[in-house]
Amino acid sequence: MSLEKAVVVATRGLPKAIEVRMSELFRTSLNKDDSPFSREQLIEAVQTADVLVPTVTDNIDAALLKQAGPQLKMIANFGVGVNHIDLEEARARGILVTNTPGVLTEDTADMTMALLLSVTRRLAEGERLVRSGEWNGWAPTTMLGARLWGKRLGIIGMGRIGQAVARRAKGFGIAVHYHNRNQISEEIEQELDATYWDDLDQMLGHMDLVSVNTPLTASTHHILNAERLALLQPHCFVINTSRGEVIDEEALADILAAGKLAGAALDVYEKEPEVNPKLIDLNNVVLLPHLGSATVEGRVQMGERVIINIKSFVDGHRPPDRIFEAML
Ligand code: 8YV
Repeated sequence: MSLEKAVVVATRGLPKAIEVRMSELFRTSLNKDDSPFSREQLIEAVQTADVLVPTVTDNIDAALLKQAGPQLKMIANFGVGVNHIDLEEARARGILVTNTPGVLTEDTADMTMALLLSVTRRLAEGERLVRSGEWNGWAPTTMLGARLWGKRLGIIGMGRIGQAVARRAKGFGIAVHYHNRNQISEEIEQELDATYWDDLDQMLGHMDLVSVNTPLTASTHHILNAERLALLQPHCFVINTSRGEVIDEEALADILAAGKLAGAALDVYEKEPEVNPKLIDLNNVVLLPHLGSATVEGRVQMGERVIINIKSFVDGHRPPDRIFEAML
């Protein structure tokens, strides 16, 4: 593609520096008040943009893409997960899709550790107690949590983020176990002291902590379903910083309410921004509003990757973060 000045439509407000640079390089339409696009606005966008820059809050499904005009040549997603985009339909229509891998790995791994610490050491609960004014002072046996050192962490999905979590967990004296479609290289396994489980069900029954770090695809949807959640030991904690749909949220809430699981810490939900009310009622659950990649540095770098991808494309080069070869 070679465009004098491509029409780029960003569906959400992006970091200022990114909006400025995008506007210099392209004929950019910005979302000034940052409210999520309605279906009508999305339809208009796919009918007018050469390049669409959506985020996880936009449902770029097949029905929407079928309404796209022939000018739409690229979807440069702001974010690494592309489960909200119908990739098959995009490919069938010759629309290139890119994402922003790498730049949010460390931030998301940090957030995973923050959640791990928060739920095992009852940080959110303790904070609520202090703010309530009902804290009566230190006592030998109140608000005891679970020690992390020496525990077993089972990571589901050992890609970039999973490995970054493993690296941190090792520093905390946690034994790293993982399940992945493919076993990772021996070299990285050794660096992380990581044990591979080919059989996810087997791994789950042996873990003290489980972190989900897999992208959402057809094969990872509800990878932690009711049956698998039932395999976890009652003292186990579950952490999710990937996508809500990888866990059956209703089943998780039920199993927690039944006292068959020690706790859960979630950054993502099946129907964001809705959160299952049963989870809200539980004290041993830490709930964050999808903050995994929410650092100033991370969001600027995500924007830079979006710009690099678009610029390469309009200059007639292959954008570095093309999805198709990687995922289809
Ligand atoms: C992003 C994320 O903020 O990149 C991802 O996949 O989950 C988030 O951290 C979001 O997706 C932006 O589109």
